[in-house]
Amino acid sequence: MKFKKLIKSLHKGKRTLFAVLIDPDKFNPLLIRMANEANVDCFLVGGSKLLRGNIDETVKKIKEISNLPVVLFPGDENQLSDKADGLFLPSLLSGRNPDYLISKQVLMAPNIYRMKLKHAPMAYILLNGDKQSSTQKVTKTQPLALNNKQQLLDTALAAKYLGFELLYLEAGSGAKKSIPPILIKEVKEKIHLPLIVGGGINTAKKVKDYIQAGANMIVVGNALEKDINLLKSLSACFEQPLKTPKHI
Ligand code: 1GP
Repeated sequence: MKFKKLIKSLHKGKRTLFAVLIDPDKFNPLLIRMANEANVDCFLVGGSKLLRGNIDETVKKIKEISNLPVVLFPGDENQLSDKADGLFLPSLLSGRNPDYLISKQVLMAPNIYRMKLKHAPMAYILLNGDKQSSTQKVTKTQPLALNNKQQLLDTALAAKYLGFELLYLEAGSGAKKSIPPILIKEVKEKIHLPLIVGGGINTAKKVKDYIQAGANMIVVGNALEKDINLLKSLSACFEQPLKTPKHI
């Protein structure tokens, strides 16, 4: 139910949702507690490569202290958990590595079925965030160049024609250069798919610019791992305007 509601809200697009990415290797329960009190809409759980952290344990720990939806954002077939509310099932369309386009998904499919995991197919597009991202290293793929707008639009359009439900534009975790908001605006205007943006988002200004550009969901991971107190100023960007009483 929680997952269906989240997807519905992404499709409706009435407001931008705020997702906090939890890397199981860097799990901090305080961040979960603070998110409960902030304008956070959901947690994403996953990582391109896990060292020690366990997905199932992490989802369980989040669920013990929060009622917010927990959505899997798996880096590979081992990052599934039946305790999660749902799954963004990614296919790395910016790359040309068949493992991340289809092989991992084939390995995941029987477990998604067995776990009865709710899922949404997501076109995952990695852009060049000016630093070799771990996604790039692990997947052995090249990101799309930020200055090749046409290639990005063509890839996003292909995602739409292929039937993907969500579009994730990713600069890479901890990216020095996050995606220019103008690109988000153009993709949003031309490709009518719910648009998720992440990678290197570390200031309220960036968050505001992405909201303005029409992003449907903004994902922040690294910046909150480094400075948990940033949550307050980022969260404030998602404040709902108070409804004006009718008699005024
Ligand atoms: C990574 O887009 C996410 O997949 C989040 O990036 O960790 O830089 O916030 P950051």
